[in-house]
Amino acid sequence: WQERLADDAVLLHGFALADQHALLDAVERIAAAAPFRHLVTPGGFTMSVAMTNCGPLGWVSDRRGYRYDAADPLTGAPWPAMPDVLQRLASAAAASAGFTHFEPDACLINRYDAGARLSLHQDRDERDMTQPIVSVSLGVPAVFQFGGMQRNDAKVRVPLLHGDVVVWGGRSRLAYHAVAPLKPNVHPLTGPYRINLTFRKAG
Ligand code: MD5
Ligand code: FE
Repeated sequence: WQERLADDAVLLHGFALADQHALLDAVERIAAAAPFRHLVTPGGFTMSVAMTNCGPLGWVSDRRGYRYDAADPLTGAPWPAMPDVLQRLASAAAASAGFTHFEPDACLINRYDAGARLSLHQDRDERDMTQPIVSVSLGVPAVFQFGGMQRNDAKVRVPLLHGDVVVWGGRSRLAYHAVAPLKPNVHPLTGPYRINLTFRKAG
C-alpha cells in the first residue's frame, strides 16, 4: 500500500518484492564490473557506506568535490548499463506516485553494513529538481530520518524494509535526510547488508 510520508514523498510498501531476486542479481553483476568502494568526501572523511553506480552517469566524491561522471574513477571505464528491470521498476514506482515519464540516467547503489550511516544532507547535485528521486531498499532494515528544508528542522523516523520503495519529488526533493547507523542484522538474501538503489535524473 501507499503511505504519504510528507508533501510529495510517498512510501510504496513492498513495491519491489516481485523483482527482489532480479534486482539483487543485477546488483551482483554491476558490482562485479564496478566494485563497491568507500568514497572520500571533500572534507577528507571516508564514507562508511560503500557505493557503486550503473547507468550513463554515476555519483562520485573525492577531495575535489561531489559530481556526476560518465566514467568509474576506479577503472576509467563507463559505468555498467542500467538493467531493464531496474529502469522499469523505477519508472513504474515514479508513475504510481504521480511522476509520469521518469527516465533515470543514474542509479547510485549504496551498501550499508553494521554501523554504516549516512549523515544529514540534501541531494542537490542533479540538474533538474522537478524530477523525483526513487529509492529502493533491499536486505537488512534501516531507520531513515526525514527532515525539512532547514538542516535543524525536526526529523521523522521511518523504518525502511526489504522491498520498500520511496518516491521523493516536488516539495520533498530538497529536504534534509539521513540514514541512522545500521543495526547488526542478517537478511536471508543479502546477509549483513542493506542495499539501497537510488534512481536519479542527474544530467
Ligand atoms: C538511502 N540514500 O537509503 C538513501 C535513499 C543518498 C541517500 O540519501 O543520497 O544516496 S535516497 C533518499 C532521499 C533522496 C532525495 C530526497 C530525500 C531522500 N528526502 O527528501 O528525504 O541510502
Ligand atoms: Fe540522499
